Amino acid sequence: MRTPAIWLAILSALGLAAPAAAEDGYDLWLRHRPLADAPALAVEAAEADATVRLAARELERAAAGWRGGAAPAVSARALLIGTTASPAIAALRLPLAKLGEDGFVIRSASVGGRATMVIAANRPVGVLYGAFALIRRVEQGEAIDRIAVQDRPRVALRMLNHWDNLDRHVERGYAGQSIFDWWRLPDRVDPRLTDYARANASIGINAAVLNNVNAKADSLTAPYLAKAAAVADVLRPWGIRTFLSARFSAPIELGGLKTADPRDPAVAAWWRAKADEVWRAIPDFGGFLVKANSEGQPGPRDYGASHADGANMLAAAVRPHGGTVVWRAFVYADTDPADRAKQAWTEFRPLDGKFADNVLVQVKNGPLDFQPREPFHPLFGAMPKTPLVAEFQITKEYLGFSTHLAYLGTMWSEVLSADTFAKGKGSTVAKVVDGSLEGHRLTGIAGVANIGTDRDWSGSIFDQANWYAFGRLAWDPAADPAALAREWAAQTFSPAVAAPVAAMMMPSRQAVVDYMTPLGLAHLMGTGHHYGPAPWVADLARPEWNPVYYHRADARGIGFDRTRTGSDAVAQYARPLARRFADPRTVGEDYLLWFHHLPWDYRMPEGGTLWQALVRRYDRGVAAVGTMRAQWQALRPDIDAERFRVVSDDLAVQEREARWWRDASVAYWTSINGLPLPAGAAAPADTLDHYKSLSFPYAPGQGK
Ligand code: BDP
Repeated sequence: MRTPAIWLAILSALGLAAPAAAEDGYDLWLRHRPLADAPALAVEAAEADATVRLAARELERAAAGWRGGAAPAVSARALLIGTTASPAIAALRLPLAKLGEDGFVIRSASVGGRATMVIAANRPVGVLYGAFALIRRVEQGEAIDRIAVQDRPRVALRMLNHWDNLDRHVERGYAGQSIFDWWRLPDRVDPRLTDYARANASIGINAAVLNNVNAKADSLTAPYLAKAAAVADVLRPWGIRTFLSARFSAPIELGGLKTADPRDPAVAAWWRAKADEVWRAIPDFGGFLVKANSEGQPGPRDYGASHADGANMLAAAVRPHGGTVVWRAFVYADTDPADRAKQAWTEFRPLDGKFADNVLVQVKNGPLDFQPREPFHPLFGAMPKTPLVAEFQITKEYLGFSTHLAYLGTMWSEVLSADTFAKGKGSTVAKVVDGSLEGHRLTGIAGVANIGTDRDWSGSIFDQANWYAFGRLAWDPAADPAALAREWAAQTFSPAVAAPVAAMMMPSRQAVVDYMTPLGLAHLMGTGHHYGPAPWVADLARPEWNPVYYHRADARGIGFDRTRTGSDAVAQYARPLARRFADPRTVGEDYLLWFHHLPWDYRMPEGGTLWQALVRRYDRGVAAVGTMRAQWQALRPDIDAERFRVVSDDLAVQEREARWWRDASVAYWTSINGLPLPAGAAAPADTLDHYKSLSFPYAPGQGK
């Protein structure tokens, strides 16, 4: 008989009994709680490979969890796992030919006359992915003997970018410190790194950049390479390759050269020798990620050379080792007066066809900077000869840090399913990124990680869903974000609450858009830390650092004219889209003020004026958070107390902050347009001066 909860609570309050399993979120979506019809498994690995052994252990661990600690059943189901390298798997002649390096097959087969489940793949990591796929399906309630899957990832490089500094500060991190303890590595290797690798493998992530794109050259010194090698040793059996961000001026800082000009033979020779050294330390090293000539970072433009010159010089250095260079297109010059949203396209499009074939160009989802909503980046579809990596931000720098509940699966899927019209209708961003549009073999998706030392890894339970959805969308960019939300919720809580939890998640990102930056507004956050509203900021040195640059509100109207009468950013999109975006009546409300400067009394299709619609969106956003709170409250009986409470607490903060965003924004707009509040709209709770006076010097995650 189970001890009544009340007794457990009393005993634990007295310090006499610890709860069996603390639901502090550490176990992520890999909780393996008891199942009603728990299948018992007799797992047999067909070969001795380390990764296949890990797959076997995962299956056994999950099955033990499903049994709730009960002894294994006598008649366990046979489960054979392995690659085609083993005679037992090869003999089955499974349809693996088209499943590539990472794909797998799960099905029932007759092995030696005995009915057996089989997980088979071409490579050990495929077996591991198959094991996690089987576990995922069982935990969603599928009967094990009905499971028959053939799957493979659509994208080759499924990669996390950690913006982690060597002192463990995480730039734009809201989940504690960096999990990479550079100081104590390589001697002390935190077992947590194994759990990190395991979680990544469970969702198909196969690459990790360990250090910040705002990189220090120190990461490339011998002691730090030894540290990175210790991390790589942990990641390797889980199928994860290690990458590092490289500082372009490292030949000067570490090599004592006078220049980092990519056309200088001594510079190229320095990088070749450095690459040799890196691969000696980490034989399966993946390559370098580079942020060059952006926000103060050094780069080839410092010497009048192009981004292609810089990337190709590095590409030559890593080529003998089969390495890759991932070169970021997040570039804007603080000396360029052009619309910031146009600059990357202007700089990179002419370079299409000029990059070496082991270079990938990494493009943020939108042309600005990870805003709650942006149109897709116009480079997607505009560089057919260059493989483009889509870069998403998992950590919520601009969407309420780790406090606000915002499920980003919908946002990324919105971008991935957007049609670029590059080769006619149906040329989606997903097809650009997965290489199918142009036949690229080298493909990638990158996510700026939201992982830190917090017990729950991501700073909140629901932010784990963004890590999860990122991995699953990188595996299959066409995946349905609603299905992923349910998948995550079933494993993270229980199948019984999957639907209602997903119902909370699905509208959550639109809610953030509505209460922060509705109708296509962007970049109105507090300076530096990006916490809270500050649309009034107008005194920063460069025009494009100021929110007023982005909203351009005055007594007559609001919005950024990016049509021909303005910056003409619309012209960077394919014809049919450019035409649609250029007309306020066809652009749609999501990007209305992104592309248009409109009078406050502009008539909206929904009826009423733009001003009324804007206030309505803010109110809708605040109300949506109220709804989420109510939905969560209704789930109280079905969620463990610990996670129920932290989520409830965060939702209360989110509602308060949503109201703050709404009130501060409305107060500011009225100070600009002099208009009365629309009928029925509540007056802001405080004065504009009050909102302006708030300051947050200690907001987390700031760049330094
Ligand atoms: C911005 C962040 C900054 C990053 C930069 C980048 O505010 O901390 O360094 O992006 O992506 O969103 O390089």
